[in-house]
This record gives sequence, C-alpha cells and structure tokens, in this order.
Amino acid sequence: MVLKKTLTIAGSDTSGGAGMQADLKTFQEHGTYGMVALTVVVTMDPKTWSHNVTPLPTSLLKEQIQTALSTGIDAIKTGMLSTKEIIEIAAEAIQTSNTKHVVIDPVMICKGDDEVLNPDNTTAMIEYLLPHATVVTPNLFEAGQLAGLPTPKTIEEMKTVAQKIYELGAKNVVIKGGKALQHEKAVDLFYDGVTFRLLVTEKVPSIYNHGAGCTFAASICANLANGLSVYDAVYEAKQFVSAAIANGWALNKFVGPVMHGAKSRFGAPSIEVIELTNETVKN
Ligand code: PXL
Repeated sequence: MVLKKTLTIAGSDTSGGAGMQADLKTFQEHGTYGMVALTVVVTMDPKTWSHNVTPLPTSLLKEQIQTALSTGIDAIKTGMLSTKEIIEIAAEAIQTSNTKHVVIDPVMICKGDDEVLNPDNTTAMIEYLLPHATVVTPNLFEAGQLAGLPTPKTIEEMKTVAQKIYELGAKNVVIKGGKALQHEKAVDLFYDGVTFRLLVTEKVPSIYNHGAGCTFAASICANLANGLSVYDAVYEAKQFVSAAIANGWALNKFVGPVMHGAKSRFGAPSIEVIELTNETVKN
C-alpha cells in the first residue's frame, strides 16, 4: 500500500503538543506518511515554562528538505519559521518542488509566551510564502499582522482582513476566531476569493488547547494530500481540532496539550456552516 506523503517544515515543541510533534501525530491520525524538516528546537524552563527557541543550522535545514522532497511529497505544511532566512529556504523548497498542496500556518507567537518571534518575519512571510499558499491559517492576531491592519475583533473585520490576505496571493484563507473572538461560539472564517463561510461550533470550555493551531493546519494538509477539496479539508480539520480541544488535558501545571487523536476515539462535534452575504453579517 502506498501512502500519501506529507512534509512539515516546522519546529520541535519538546513538550509534544505543538510543532512538528502535533503535525506528525495529526498526519498519523489521517493515514498519511509524515516527514519532518526541522527548523528550530523549542525547550521550556522547567521552573517557569518560558520558551527557548534554538534554530538549527540552515545548511542542515536545506539537507532535510532535499531528503524529504526527493521522495516526492504530496503536501507541505509550514509551522514555526523563526528567521527571514528560514522563511526563504522554506519558500524556495515549495517553489522548486512544485508541490500541489501547501498549508502555511503563519506562526508568530507561542501560547504560553507573549513575545512575537520576530516582527520582520511578517514581511518575509507576505513576500515569499503567501503567494504559494493553497491555504493560510492565521489566528486573529496573525491575520491582522499579515493584512497590515489592527487585530480583527468582529466578523465584519475578519472579512476585511481575509480579503486583504487573499489579495496578497493566498488562494484560500481561514481565520481562526478561536477563544479570542468575542462571540458565544467558536467561529472560523473561510474565504476562497468568492464566498465567505463561517464554520461554527460550540465553544469548548477547555483551558487545555496547546497545539490547536498546528493540529488544525496539519489536518488540512493531510486532508489535501488525501484528495479532499480545500473546503472539505478545512471542514474536517475543524471537526478534528474541536475534538482534540474538547479532550485537552493537563501535561503539568503549565501546559495542557490538545488530544490529537481524540476524533477517532470519541467522535467530533457537529459544525454549523453559515454562508455570509452582506445582509447576514452580524456580530
Ligand atoms: O503553537 C505554536 C508553536 C509552533 N511550533 C512550535 C511551538 C509552538 C508553541 O509552543 O513550540 C515548535
């Protein structure tokens, strides 16, 4: 049996909830063959859990990418790309390999840490990565940064920001409203350049959601590799990550990762889809 091959160009979250650990666990759950080109290693101070991000030599990143691409990759996901040079290397890999499906998770910050990795990276993401994105999956903060606008706070503002990101070259945009959006439900906005759709689930009261963003994007990546349409890939990913968040758990007193394999074990919540016209936009 031949499996679809999914490559993540991402960092290692030593605590196992986010980063390439989340990606590999998610790929496995979707039945794709996961591969990794590692960008950075993130470790945590055992006393404070503050993060330490150490990049790997870029020559080593290039070698990993060469190795993986030589096998013929069906879909690529990018995660934590901590410098402009790393962003350029990832973009070049995507471009030269001509990989059909590319999911860009524009990681700018880690949960549990409030330091933006490097503001200059946003410019590089816009210039080098967005034009290759089949799907880009920013949270509210990242979406505002990419669009050059304030962090969206309402669904109307999310639409404006999604439109702007689409115009920067991403073929599809999913803005994750998540916990931060002042809305009684968990709302994500999907935009394919034509239609705005809201994907809505009940908000899960769980405080254990570390790795949710990586898991969502990796799920989209695997679904695309498996042949789903972009919309269906995003829809299933929302189910997958909602189940993962609903079953998040406390790893220690600092961090609670999502349970990546929860959907297959416990099932997934239903999703309401609302197609937006200008008249139906309410906040
Ligand atoms: O959740 C963002 C993220 C992505 N990648 C790595 C991380 C984190 C946050 O901890 O460690 C490697």
